[in-house]
Parts: sequence; structure tokens; C-alpha cells
Amino acid sequence: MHERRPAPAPTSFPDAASLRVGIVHARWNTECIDALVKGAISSLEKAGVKSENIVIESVPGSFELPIATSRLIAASQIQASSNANDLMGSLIEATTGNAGTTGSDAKASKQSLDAVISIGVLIKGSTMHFEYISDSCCHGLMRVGLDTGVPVILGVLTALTEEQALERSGLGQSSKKHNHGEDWGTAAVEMATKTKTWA
Ligand code: DLZ
Repeated sequence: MHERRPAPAPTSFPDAASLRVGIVHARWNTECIDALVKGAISSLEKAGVKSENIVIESVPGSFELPIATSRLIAASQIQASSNANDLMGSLIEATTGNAGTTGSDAKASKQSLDAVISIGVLIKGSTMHFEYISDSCCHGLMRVGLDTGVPVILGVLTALTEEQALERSGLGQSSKKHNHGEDWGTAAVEMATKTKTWA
């Protein structure tokens, strides 16, 4: 039968331990969301990403995913550059004996996010809401990735029925069930690693 999952990544990613990955998830359809987030975390960790380097945030619904993803990336970049300044201040102090402009209490270095997985579950109802939210959410997430240069993994299920959503979250009775969150974790590691080497 035709396999509707990605072929495995061509290589393993030995540098995964140095990656920092964000997960932003919506809170609608929580049963599926919880399973998908768990699946993503488990494949990130299996690939070697450290649990302390996985940053998790939630938003009300999928419509909020693009803005949250964008702000999370921006905040991580600001934090990383302020940490770099603090560390530079400490180095100046250590080598010259003079207090650097930022003082000696440098925080532990935190790098900016190398990828974000944006997770939502949209289930078609009887109005046009589903179409509008799905469309704007997916376009918004694509835009965030292109505008920031940070890989954004599309972790949004657009299901026509609740059964479809459960099946793609690895839940329910279907023999075809598969947790797509696991694929998203692997995609995040691959894209984060590759785009870092293309810098
Ligand atoms: C309003 C709404 C509806 C009808 N359905 C879903 C859904 O299936 N999945 C989801 O993640 N969010 C849904 N939302 C909420 C919107 O995404 C959004 O949170 C609100 O419209 C507020 O902006």
C-alpha cells in the first residue's frame, strides 16, 4: 500500500544535543493535542535533543499559532543576544579587573531557537470557520518561517472528522493510527540541523 509518511531522514543528526527547539500548541481538541505534543517531544529526545532545550508554550487556538511562533522566535533571539552581552561583560571584567557594563552576574547562556513545531488540531464543523482558520494558520506559519529564517514545522492537523484527528494523533480504534507528532519532531531536528550548516 502507498506509504503516506515521509521516508526516514537520510542521515542521523549527531549534533542534535546542541539544538534548542520550541513547541507552541493550541488548546482546542486537547486529547489529540496532548498526544501530538508528547509524540513530538519523544522523537526530539530520541534524536538527542535535551529536555531542558525544549521550550513549550500554549495558545488558545490554532489561529493564534503564527503570532505566538513569531514572538517566541523573536524573544529567544533577544534573550540570546542579551546573554551574549552579559557574557562579554563578564569576560571583560575577568580579563581586565574592571566591571563590564553589564556587571558580573551573567546568566547561563541560552541560545536562540533552532526550530519551532507549531501544533494545532482543527476539526471541520458545519460553518466556514474551519476553512478560514486552517488557511490563515498555515499561510501564517509559512510566513513566519520564511520571514525569520527559522524552520517552522507545520504541526497542524486539518481533519474532516474527529476520528481522522484521533487516528493522526495515534489515538482511537483505527489500525492505521499514527502519531504525526513523532514525524514533526524528526522534521524539526532535520531542518534545524541542516539550516544551521547552511548559515
Ligand atoms: C473558533 C475555533 C473553532 C470553531 N475551531 C477550532 C478548532 O477546531 N481548533 C482550534 O485550534 N481552534 C479553533 N477555534 C479557535 C480559533 O483558532 C481561535 O482561537 C479563536 O477564533 C480566537 O482567535
